[in-house]
Parts: sequence; C-alpha cells; structure tokens
Amino acid sequence: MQSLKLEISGMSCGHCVKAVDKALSKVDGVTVQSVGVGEATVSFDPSRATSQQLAEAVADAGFQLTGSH
Ligand SMILES: [Cu+2]
Repeated sequence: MQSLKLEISGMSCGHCVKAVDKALSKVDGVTVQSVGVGEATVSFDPSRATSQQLAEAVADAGFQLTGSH
C-alpha cells in the first residue's frame, strides 16, 4: 500500500468532507485515512488503483484534485 496526500480545491465545509470521503472510499483498492477541508490522505494499492482514478473520483464528487504527494 502506498500513502498519498491529496490537495483538493472546491471544498468548504463538512458536507464536502463527507462527499470526498465517500467518493474516494468507492475506488477499488483505496482506503481513506483522513479527509479535511482541502485535503485528503489515502492509502492505496498501486496494482488496483491509479492516481488517475483518484482524480476522477474527486471530480465526480464535484471537486478538483490539484496536487498529490
Ligand atoms: Cu461543503
């Protein structure tokens, strides 16, 4: 498992946090560690999930992945 910190724009409140948490949790191979306004930390299995899939999940929830490290 790899740990990744995501920077996410467009989040402003606890509702956004819940939406991002839910969206990332749905990606196969991803375990959400924590989500805060503007950021999320996940661990993921690189053989099952890609950073592209994470970006798409965030976008589907209505936010934008602006960086990860
Ligand atoms: Cu919100």
